[in-house]
Amino acid sequence: MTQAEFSNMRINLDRLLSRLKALGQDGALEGGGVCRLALSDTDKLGRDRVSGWMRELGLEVSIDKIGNMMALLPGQEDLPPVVIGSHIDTVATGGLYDGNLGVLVGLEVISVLRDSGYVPRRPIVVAAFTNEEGSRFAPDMMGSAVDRGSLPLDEALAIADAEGLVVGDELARIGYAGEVEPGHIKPHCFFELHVEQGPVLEEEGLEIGAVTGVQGISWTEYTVTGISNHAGTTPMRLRHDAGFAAASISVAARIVAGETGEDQVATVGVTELDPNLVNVIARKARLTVDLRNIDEAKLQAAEKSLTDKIETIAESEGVEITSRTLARFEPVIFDDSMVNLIESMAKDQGYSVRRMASGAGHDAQMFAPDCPTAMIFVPSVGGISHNIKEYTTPDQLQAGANVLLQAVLSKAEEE
Ligand code: HGY
Ligand code: MN
Ligand code: MN
Repeated sequence: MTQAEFSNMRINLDRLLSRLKALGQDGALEGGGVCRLALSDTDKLGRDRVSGWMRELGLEVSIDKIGNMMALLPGQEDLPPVVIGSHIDTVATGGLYDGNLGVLVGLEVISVLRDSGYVPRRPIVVAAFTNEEGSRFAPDMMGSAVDRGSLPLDEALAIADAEGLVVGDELARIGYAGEVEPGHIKPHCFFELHVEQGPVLEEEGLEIGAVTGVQGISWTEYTVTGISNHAGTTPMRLRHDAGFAAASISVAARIVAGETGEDQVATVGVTELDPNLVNVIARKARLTVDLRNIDEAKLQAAEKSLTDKIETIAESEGVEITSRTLARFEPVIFDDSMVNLIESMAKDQGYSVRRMASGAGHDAQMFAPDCPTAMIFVPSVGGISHNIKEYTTPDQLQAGANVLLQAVLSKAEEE
């Protein structure tokens, strides 16, 4: 294939849109959006559909012991593959694009190659990693972390959800407890196309983000134990109110984000009170705090500041507060040559592009220590994600997919 033929290859937008729409049926929510929590029945539906498309494309599909799905297109030479990966599990109020776009554009790259009849020098693998979201089973990026060896397989298989169901059993129940050892693929490089999930590209009117790295993530679950009592008869001076302590932790997290400043973020996404009744002082509370920063030292300082504040809360309210780490990933910087590649591939096709860090966690961050890794962002309308209103326009999807296609083709021809 001549260089000109190569550089003129483009994705088939209608085919991509129809796969996105079809996959959106698996776990579709009444009012729009998708709920496809990891290892749920709807995750199985999505897995069945995507692995079906992988087989229809004639790819060799392997399922590993943590349920990662890897589909291989053999190359002319048996060299380390170019891997295109992301995830198809979603949060409970997810959209059509978070994760799904990255896997389906990987299949679109394969479809374009099939249409052209061209076999690239290197093999290409399209991967859908288990439980990237971490909403049901923490930590997030579970499947890619096990694949890369940063999370032991047995530890991951034993992790339970809030109902006490464990990963290993749920994998078996949905029929995706594979036989293959995780980490069996040694990538030449790794690509992930993803919606930005933030406001930057839209605010600046840009089409492509060449992602420079991913911020550090710190997830902690706190359990507060107080004393249940009557809401009407208990004087304020005698209370040991787990609900008040939980709310104080939430305020403290917000204060820490403000004190740290710049891009520090803090989120209390889960708060559960027990017995959760209008006229009963809560005896227990369970809550989660998600802290993130692109700077590891600042993230650690934020964690320390919050811990200090929580000790003060426990003392002044006379409650016990214990903590459990759910996830902890240091910031990751992507290989500069790969970021340059994304930038140049975007410019070659006339797309506007800027370098930017990722606020969200991604499977790509698990690969960055192992091989040259790149992420491509496309805009999120209104900066919205993890929300059923998540949307990216067809033109924006097409731009990102074509940049990925050209970047993959160039790396797949490397010696
Ligand atoms: O939490 C995250 O950033 C990702 O969506 N799992
Ligand atoms: Mn994602
Ligand atoms: Mn997500």
